[in-house]
Amino acid sequence: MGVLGSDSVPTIRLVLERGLFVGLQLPKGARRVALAVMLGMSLLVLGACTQDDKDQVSNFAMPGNSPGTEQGAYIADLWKYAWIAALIVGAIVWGLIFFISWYYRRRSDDDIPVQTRYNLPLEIFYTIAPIFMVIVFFYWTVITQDKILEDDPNPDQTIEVVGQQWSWTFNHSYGDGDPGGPVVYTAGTASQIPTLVLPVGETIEFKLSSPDVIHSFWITGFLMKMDVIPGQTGEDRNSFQVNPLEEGTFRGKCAELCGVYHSRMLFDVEVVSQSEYDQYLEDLKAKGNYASEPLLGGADASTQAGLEESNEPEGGQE
Ligand SMILES: [Cu+2]
Repeated sequence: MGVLGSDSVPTIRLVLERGLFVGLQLPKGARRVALAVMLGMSLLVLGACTQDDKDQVSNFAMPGNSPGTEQGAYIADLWKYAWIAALIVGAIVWGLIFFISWYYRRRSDDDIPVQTRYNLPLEIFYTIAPIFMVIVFFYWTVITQDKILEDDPNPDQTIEVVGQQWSWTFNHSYGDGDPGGPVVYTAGTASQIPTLVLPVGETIEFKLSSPDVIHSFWITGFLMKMDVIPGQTGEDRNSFQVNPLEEGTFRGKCAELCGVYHSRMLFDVEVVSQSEYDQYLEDLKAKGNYASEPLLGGADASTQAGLEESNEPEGGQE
């Protein structure tokens, strides 16, 4: 006998009476009040949305000011299309679950639907399909990674970034721009957040150094972070390049739990025009924040101007 046998008419009647129309039964007045409350709350929640929140929604929950750089745009695309692919797969799976559980539902008390087990084609399918999906994600991740780590051998600006417990020092190459040559610098302290100023449109290379423990250099809106590892020197250091797309303000932080005041390792990022950037470097020079080679912290920290304050003993002052 099929699913709908000769006794299907009473079965359907039973289903109608018992299950199909069992829902939330509220008196009409209460339903209206509930609806009004829900509408009001939705309006309140939506009304509280700032422009930044809305940008975050259109960026699939990435920061509103992202991607910020040419490289970040590749990451934003990977993120976006991964979500779209996941949602399509999700919609198919949810659709099948609901359809199958409704279409093959139990139709009478003394009859159960056909039970499917040990179905080899099905099992092969649901083993291979996820592997295939992981391969596709992996492929696009590698492609994106290669693009964002592409290295221009002659970047326009080199900035030696030092993550030290618990702030940042930014050394901007100055003059002829030779790596390891003269720099102007700005250094944050445990009580003062530094600002990293970047020129728009240029290729900027960040070279990362740490005198103490592993930190992670993260400008949130650029969608890119990289570990700052102690002991690395010269060209063997972790480094990456960015091309900021437009002027604006970004936030930066340490993304590696690095000690008691890890949470203080914040910095601001200002992307400015080329002329403003040049002026900024001159201002640093005029302030005396000039050194013949990059300040890389560590043993040098207590002897180099601008770094003493960040060389507080463990625990610092609170
Ligand atoms: Cu840190």
